[in-house]
Amino acid sequence: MESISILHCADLHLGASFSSLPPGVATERSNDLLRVFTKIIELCDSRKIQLLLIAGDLFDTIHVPEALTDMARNAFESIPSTFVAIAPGNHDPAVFDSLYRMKDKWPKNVYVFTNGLSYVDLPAMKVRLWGAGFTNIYQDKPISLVSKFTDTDLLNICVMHSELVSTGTSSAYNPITMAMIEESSMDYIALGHIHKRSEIYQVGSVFYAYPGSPEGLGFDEKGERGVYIGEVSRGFCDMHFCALNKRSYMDVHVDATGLQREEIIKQIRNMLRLDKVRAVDNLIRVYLTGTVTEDSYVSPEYATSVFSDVFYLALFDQTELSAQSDSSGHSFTLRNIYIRKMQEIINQKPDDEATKLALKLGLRAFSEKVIYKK
Ligand SMILES: [Mn+2]
Repeated sequence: MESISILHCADLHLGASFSSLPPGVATERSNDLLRVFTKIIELCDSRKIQLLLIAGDLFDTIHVPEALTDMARNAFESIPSTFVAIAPGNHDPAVFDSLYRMKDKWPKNVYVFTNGLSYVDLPAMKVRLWGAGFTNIYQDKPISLVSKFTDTDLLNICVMHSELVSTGTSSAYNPITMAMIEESSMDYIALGHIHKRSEIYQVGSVFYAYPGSPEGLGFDEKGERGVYIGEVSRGFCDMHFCALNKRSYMDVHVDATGLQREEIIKQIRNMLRLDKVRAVDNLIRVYLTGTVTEDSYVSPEYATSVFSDVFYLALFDQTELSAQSDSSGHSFTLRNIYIRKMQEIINQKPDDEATKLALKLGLRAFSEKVIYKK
């Protein structure tokens, strides 16, 4: 049996708004999603991919702006020798007025699965292409992949948005079990929904995988991200991970105890350099811990200005402040009285984080303008 070339992707979430990020950063992230989509289309073209499998959540929402669907349509039209199969997911289900149901919307090399399990034959590739689509945001009934129409003379490929669960476990997102996969008689099952990439697994004679989201959507989606690309035949699967993400999410932890301000900054810089990709392109959260003096204190605003070359850096200050009294000899300065009063309260309630924060912010207010955002 001849092999076919496949690019398997999922969970692009085109149109996602990244509302937890500052507006300019969020817009750029939305554009990154478009860029990763374009890279996928270019790969299909340059690698002469026969089958592009999109396993759900291509779009972030059910109803997306027309400009975005037009962009996707034109992109698919630009790769006429690639057959594109879309299985709508829980974010972009094929509801009654879904763009996926608009017959004239999509070029003829695109097929959308808008029902339970069904198939379309691709005789030139000797493929029977199976798939199922979400028609609602929830889909708790498992879809059996066992069918009397499975044709063993053809390569049986399946694309579906589905949550892999252990037997006996339920899920609102089209649950599938290893047993169901093994019984399916498919040659390859292209899954979507889990944003963390899986390896290419084999159970019985069936290969299956989750490629994960090709561009992370938040700090819970760290590391390299991309798609699976390669060749599949009967009992043979040579699919490789191909990283495509423009930016990564990183968490950096620095203990600032005993360090001067410049040393803290230097330490953060060093930790950014450990990343393989250009860290300045990344989205970084810095967690600062330990005990600092006022002189060495790094405020979130200061960090943002020092690391203005980084695409997005947010500092989370979790340090304890060791407050130093004025050494002017005048113990009755307003500042010294403030420190003494605050420390009395802290000593009474050592676990009260709000008071510690008040001391930190209050002391800064003696020397600079403090903007506090909770
Ligand atoms: Mn998703």
